[in-house]
Amino acid sequence: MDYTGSGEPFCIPLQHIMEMDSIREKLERLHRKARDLGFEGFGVARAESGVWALRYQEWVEKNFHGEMAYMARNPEKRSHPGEVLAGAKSVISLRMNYLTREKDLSFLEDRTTGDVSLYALNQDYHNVVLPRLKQLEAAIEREFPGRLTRAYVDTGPVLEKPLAEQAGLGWVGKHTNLVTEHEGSWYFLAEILVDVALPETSPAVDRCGTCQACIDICPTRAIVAPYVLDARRCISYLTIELKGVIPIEFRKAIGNRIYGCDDCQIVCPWNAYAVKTDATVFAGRSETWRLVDLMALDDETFRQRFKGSPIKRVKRRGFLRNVAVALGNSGDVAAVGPLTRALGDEEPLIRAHVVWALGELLGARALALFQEKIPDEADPWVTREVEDVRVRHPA
Ligand code: B12
Ligand code: SF4
Ligand code: SF4
Repeated sequence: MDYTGSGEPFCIPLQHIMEMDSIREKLERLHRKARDLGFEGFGVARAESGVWALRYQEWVEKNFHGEMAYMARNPEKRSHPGEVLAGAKSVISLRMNYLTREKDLSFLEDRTTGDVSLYALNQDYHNVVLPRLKQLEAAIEREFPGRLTRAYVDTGPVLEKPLAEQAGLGWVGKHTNLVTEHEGSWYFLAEILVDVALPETSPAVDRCGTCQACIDICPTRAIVAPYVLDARRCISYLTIELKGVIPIEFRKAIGNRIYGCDDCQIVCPWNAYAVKTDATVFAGRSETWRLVDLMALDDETFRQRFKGSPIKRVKRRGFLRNVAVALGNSGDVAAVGPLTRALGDEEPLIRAHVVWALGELLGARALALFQEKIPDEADPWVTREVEDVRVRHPA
């Protein structure tokens, strides 16, 4: 990496040149340390979000964040890294690959099996990346004693993608993920804010060109314009972030995706160059995702199976809600038994989606089943779904 710095005045005092040389050497050492810690990408940006801050604010005004209230909280912090760390001058931006296996759209063919996003097949990345970031932070402290730092991986009010673009790690593609020429987009981002002015790396250049494969493939039309995502429509949001009922209009399009979605990245031509990681922490689980088996998970088996996995974030009720939607889309009659048993689940969120799934699999015949199994159902989520089946599948 060439730390060229930017806009230095023509006539520079010798002492200043020596200071800059010393800072570049420190940065080279930090870059090497980051590589040893498993960060494949390393760059430096000025601690400013510029035009991105305005775009972010527009995004929130349009309510594209849906129920992710944290995205609307403290907009001044998210817009200005200097509000997150007083005196922040630079951001060291990092990326860590998580691709351990190829992925294509063939998961769509077997509807009795669920699809889980690649990033979630591994250990929770926050637990993997944060300790390494902390080690890099300690190395910064050694190079710049007494200076302030703040490290985040998805965890802080910062616009990670624009900062990474400024730091030259890749460009924000039309699907709104960061893409790197010859390395694709299957990686996590992280950053360390520092109150030292470090020489910046050159920003990345947008290479999407006329391509719009990600926009065309998106099952829910969530990329409402190039570079703009309405998160409320995105399957990643609907299956992970949304805590309540998944709007009916998106359920069919969700198909068999039960945790997140990778489609817009799968079709991105730059991912043909994606670099695989051999980091064992990201070795994907080799388990099967048979939907009828997942539907039978109780609290204990859910906890055991997803210990250390990001999936535990959505809790059993969120996960089985997603599994019920996928079963409704499976066309699998073998699912009727497990779904019928789940009508007695104590979680209304699960029962509500199970009602929808049975309506999809059995049509009007599901109504007799509801009459037999849940005659006294009183939860408004569930009764609304029963009513909806009645409307959509009149006897
Ligand atoms: C909220 C969030 C989500 C939300 C919203 C996604 C989004 N696009 O914002 C949901 C839940 C949908 C989501 C999904 C995913 N996420 Co997410 N998410 C975040 C989070 C926490 C904040 C992102 C953010 O700031 N959004 C706010 C909006 C305003 O940002 P934006 O979409 O980038 O919007 C920009 C554009 O609209 C642009 N813009 C607007 N108009 C215009 C016009 C032009 C001309 C241009 C050029 C740009 C432009 O400006 C906006 C400001 O940056 C970040 C971590 C972080 N702190 O940054 C992770 C993060 C972005 N997510 C990540 C991942 C891996 C995912 C998923 C791939 C997971 C999955 N497989 O299911 C999906 C991808 C979905 C997608 N197509 O984006 C990674 C991305 C890594 C990468 N390579 O980029 C991050 C960085 C986490 C991490 N630390 O690694 N995520
Ligand atoms: S993650 Fe899936 S739903 Fe979200 S924008 Fe990409 S293709 Fe669309
Ligand atoms: S699929 Fe095409 S438009 Fe979308 S991010 Fe990749 S290169 Fe850009």
